Amino acid sequence: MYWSKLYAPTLKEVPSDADIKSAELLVRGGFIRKSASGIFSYLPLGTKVLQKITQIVREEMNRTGAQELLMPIMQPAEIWKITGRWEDYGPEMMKLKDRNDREFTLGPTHEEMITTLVKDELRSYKQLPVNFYQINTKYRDEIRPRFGLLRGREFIMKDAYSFHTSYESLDKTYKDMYDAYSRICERMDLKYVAVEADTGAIGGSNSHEFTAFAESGESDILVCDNCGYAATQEKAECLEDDLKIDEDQKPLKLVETPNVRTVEELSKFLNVDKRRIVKSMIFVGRNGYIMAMIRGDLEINTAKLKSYLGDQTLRLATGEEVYQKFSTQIGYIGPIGVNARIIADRSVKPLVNYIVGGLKNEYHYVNVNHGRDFKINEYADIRMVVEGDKCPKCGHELKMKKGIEVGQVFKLGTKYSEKLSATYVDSDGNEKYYIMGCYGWGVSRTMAAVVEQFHDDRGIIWPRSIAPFEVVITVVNVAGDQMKIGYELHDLIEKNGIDVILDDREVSAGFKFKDADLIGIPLRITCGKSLENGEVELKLRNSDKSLKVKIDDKDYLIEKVKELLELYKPGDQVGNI
Ligand code: 9G3
Repeated sequence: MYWSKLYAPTLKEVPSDADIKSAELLVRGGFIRKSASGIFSYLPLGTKVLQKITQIVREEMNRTGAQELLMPIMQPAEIWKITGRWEDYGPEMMKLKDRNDREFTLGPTHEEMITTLVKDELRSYKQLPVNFYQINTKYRDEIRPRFGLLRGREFIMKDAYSFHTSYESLDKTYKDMYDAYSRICERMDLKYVAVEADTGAIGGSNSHEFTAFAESGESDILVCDNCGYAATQEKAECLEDDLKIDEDQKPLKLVETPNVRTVEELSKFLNVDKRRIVKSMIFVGRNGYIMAMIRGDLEINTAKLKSYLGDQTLRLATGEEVYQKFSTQIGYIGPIGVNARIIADRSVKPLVNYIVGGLKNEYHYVNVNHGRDFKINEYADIRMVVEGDKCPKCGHELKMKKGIEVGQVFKLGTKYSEKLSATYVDSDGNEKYYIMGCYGWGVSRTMAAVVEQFHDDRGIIWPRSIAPFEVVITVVNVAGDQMKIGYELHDLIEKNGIDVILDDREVSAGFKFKDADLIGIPLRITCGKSLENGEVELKLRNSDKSLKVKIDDKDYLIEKVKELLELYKPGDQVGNI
């Protein structure tokens, strides 16, 4: 490829709407252009990177025996109405009508589609297990599209769906996908961790999120440097506190606490440690109101509460609802005398003589003891784990890290096959629901995640495996005989199967060097002054050292190019090359 022919409009200035480094560099580097909020065009450089990412994903999926197919983006509303998910996602689901007024969605995911596609033809246990995947565009009308490709409204995903006759078989495919995702990350030099994740609305038993470390990421994950435990904050567990309070129960007292509502205010007003206060919060779900209680210094983890109750519709009750139901303002809600199901976080169990809302405006109870003053029938882990809490596996202090979710694997079970009456005939002749798994990889998101991890003040530093070109030949003076050498080197390197671009533009060397660094090409070969001694200069993008190599020994030159590309690791500053 000759740069003079390439459509890659690089920019010097930072785009005004670039809210994250990768969005800035992918636009300045001429990889993408925004068409509308959360919707992008991929220019030739961006398309090349996308293709290389896609190829890695495809190879690793095929290696597990998964079969590639391609499903429609336009999905009929009927199948989503059967599973009851047509309304679940509200305005996030892109909907449209055809000329006959029939309703469709632009697919945000394809569980309904794939299950409906196979259910009448995947009829025998002999055909199972099977794992289908596609690499296609998805649509989700995000409330606030931002961070470039990281949170778009139209994006490219590899989504796979597997069908099994047993949970053992599902476990095997789940592990195959887990291992395939690990290889995908490694082949792109991504620094990542597979974290235990909450299955949330999708349901099923368990899930892992492949998270690329990035300060700019939106995922909050807890990791244990000691034993490797890692989980999203929604899912993370921790060891129970060894809080022991051995004091005799004191008489219950109702005290006036005028205009004192929050734990903070209460702690000051009564001059007590927050751990002597217990918060009571009212939630509304499918079965009405529930009260969740937790020690005052901790936060409720709504995802865990939803998962414990098996009710993803659960939400905090509003002030009005609380007043209506309990004739008390939120700040004075408490368990004593309340008519609601109570679920307490385990942190409440060891407490003695603590403080709760008085279930009466402007009042709180002190010296409260469960068992005596009210009943707790249900304890659960519903706390938000934070940095410093103890790892549930080894007790070591957990660290909070930021990351970008690039892949997710789920065990779905029979949730979709039951709703869609999708069955196969088992060896005993009976109809059985498929047991399913689903596995997503954010292809376009990965391009941005890699840039978030690998860039410097000069621009992108692509891993070799997905760089738009592996080598750039920069001719300093295109008018002289340097150009001739440039063409020869370009053809020689291309013949050796290395992805190369020749910068033959009639612009200054400085401009060319800046562009090569901005678009992040791993190895630069400069045809400049050193040609007077029959040498070219080789320089890796992540090293400030360069190497002079004679050009008359073509084999040696190619060997050196290959050796440097092998040595190149975008994450580390390569020392002496
Ligand atoms: C929707 C909308 C948004 C959604 C979903 C459905 C997320 C939805 C979860 C998944 C689970 C897995 C297969 C590939 C991997 C992820 N956002 N999810 O189901 F209608 Cl608008 O997509 N699906």
